[in-house]
Amino acid sequence: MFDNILISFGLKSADYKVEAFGSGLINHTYKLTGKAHDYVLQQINTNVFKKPHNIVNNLSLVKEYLSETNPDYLFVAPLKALSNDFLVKSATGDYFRLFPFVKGSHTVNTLENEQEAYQAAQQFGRFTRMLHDFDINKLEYTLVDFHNLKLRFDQFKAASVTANALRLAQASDEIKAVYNNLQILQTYNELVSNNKIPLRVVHHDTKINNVLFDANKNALCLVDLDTVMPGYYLSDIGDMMRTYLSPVNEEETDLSQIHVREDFFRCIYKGYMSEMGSILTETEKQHFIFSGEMMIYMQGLRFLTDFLNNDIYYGAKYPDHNLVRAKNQFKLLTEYLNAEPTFKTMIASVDKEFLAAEI
Ligand code: GN1
Ligand code: MG
Repeated sequence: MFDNILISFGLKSADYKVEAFGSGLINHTYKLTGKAHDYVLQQINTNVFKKPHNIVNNLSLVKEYLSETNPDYLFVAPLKALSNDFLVKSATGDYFRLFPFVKGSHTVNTLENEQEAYQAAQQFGRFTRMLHDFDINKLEYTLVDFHNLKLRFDQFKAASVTANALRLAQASDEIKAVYNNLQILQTYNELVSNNKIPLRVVHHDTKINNVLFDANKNALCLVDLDTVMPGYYLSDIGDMMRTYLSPVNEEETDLSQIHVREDFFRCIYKGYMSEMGSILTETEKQHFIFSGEMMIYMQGLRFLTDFLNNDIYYGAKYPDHNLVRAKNQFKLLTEYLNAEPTFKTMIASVDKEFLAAEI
């Protein structure tokens, strides 16, 4: 099916079994299983990533930097095609790139134990720490304003003006939830409009299936690096809160199953801080818990906006899919807000452990 694309990468399609791979919503991903080597082939969704060259340029710069500063770090960068470019354009105008498949690796879709949370958080923290001295101005924005909460709110407002009456009525509870939680937007605006927190190199999509694990459940490395670009650390921490704490994910339709596993919070904090504890500013640290509010609220807004826009961004596998996803996220937000006093106590106790270890 991808004969010409594979030829462009110097591979013969007859030598590989091609299967759809992963559960990403945006790009199409395939695994190529061969006799000697396996690969991951990915078609970039250019409706979303309008300048795919920005992605490969960023990854090349990061790879070069890391291979000089941390040669042992496993960074899964795209492979060059025969043309010497990292991207291949198909006859239909689609862009493809190829990655080596990391031997012995697997992904998980929901976290089963706290150790996975710790390890994943440590990996994302390590990545940002290793790039602490990298000049972020060299990086392009692969998605401009990707995690700009103010913009996401404005997009929601615009969608609620143009949405059809039926969808607006169906979404009335979620629309209320947006307005009932405006304090989150306010805090975000205060933080970013006064430059109270610094831009860092962050991943921007810290779902657990973007971490590769080995057979012993040790985290090996990070994947899905398209949104590696300057951003706030809140994005990475917050998306971990959004996707690691609940035993069920954003696709769950039975909302009673959504709850917060508080001990997983402790592991995220411990894992991330083990790498970034000495780098984060006081203001960043003070907003560790806020990050979860921000990202859960943002994802609720994004799903709701897409529902109001007739599912043009995420698509829908059943009629109210994005509305259900939005309901799911707002339920998670409520659970998260309720758990915050416990999170505060946990942070204090982990900080004590860190202090004791230093002495
Ligand atoms: C999209 O494609 P995927 O699953 O890696 C989205 C993320 C959302 C996520 C929700 C570029 O990520 O921001 O959090 O869906 N990526 C983009 O599942 O919009
Ligand atoms: Mg992604």
